Amino acid sequence: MEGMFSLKGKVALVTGASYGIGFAIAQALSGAGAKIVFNDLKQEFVDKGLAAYKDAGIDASGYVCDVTDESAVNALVAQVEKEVGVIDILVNNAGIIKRIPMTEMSAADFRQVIDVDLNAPFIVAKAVLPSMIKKGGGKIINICSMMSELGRETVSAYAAAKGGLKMLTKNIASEYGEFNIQCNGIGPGYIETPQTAPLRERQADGSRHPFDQFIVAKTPMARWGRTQDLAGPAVFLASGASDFVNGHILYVDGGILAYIGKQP
Ligand code: NAP
Ligand code: GCO
Repeated sequence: MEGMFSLKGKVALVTGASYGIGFAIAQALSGAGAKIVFNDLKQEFVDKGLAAYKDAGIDASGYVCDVTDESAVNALVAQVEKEVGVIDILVNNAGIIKRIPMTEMSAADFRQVIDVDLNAPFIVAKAVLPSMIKKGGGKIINICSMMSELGRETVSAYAAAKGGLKMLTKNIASEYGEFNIQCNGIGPGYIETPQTAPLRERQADGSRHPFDQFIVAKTPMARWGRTQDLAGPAVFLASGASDFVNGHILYVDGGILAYIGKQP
């Protein structure tokens, strides 16, 4: 059984993985034997990421690349194939969120979120698919969200993008399954990362943020997720253990999507 989860000899590209969920997923894939490649927007973050991987005992390769820039992504994939090897596992992790009421959100802000959270996963998947087909298979994991299934105030662009990413995941699975490429999603619940830090900030009187209290009440496991909670699911979907799992969104949410909420 252990061999089923081994990633030895595999090259994994995790986008936007200098820190946060991407870093934790990359760490897990490395622990299962994969060679880690990651990118970030700025050399400063790539360098910080390389140092963090080194501290974790991981000899990662890091590149500066804006995932919304198709020519930069194509150049990144070509450079990785030359310097590291063909990408066997892609984790489309890079993402942004803008929390603005829809009536106050500019079309430019809406477009930017769609660009990073939906167009970019398309661009990066499109760039790695030809070599995966040539190699006889591969794994694509798109990082979806609770907002792939649910809406809430101020996150219209993000929910539209993550809902679209769920369907892009199913479509890649449908179109490329015959080439032994499995495309699945991971839908994290509310996870403690820089992206959700504003939702967990202590109030001026030292009390917990109302949203923090709300999420803990909405989660059957009564806690925020930790990035390490995504490690096992990521290794599962990146490994031979999931070779017949295709087009599935694996929600790692402590049960939020199953729960109507505690009676007040
Ligand atoms: P995060 O802490 O904000 O990190 C996002 C990463 O993506 C950063 O390294 C960022 O780089 C990078 N990035 C953003 N735009 C990019 C671009 N155009 N090109 C390349 N890299 C880019 O986010 P996170 O919480 O770890 O979330 C990671 C993923 O999980 C996102 O897709 C997010 O939507 C999703 N997610 C998060 C949660 C949660 O509760 N945290 C739950 C469900 C899903 P810079 O540092 O240079 O900006
Ligand atoms: C928000 C949060 C969420 C999380 C995550 C939940 O403002 O509601 O940022 O969207 O990031 O996507 O799964």
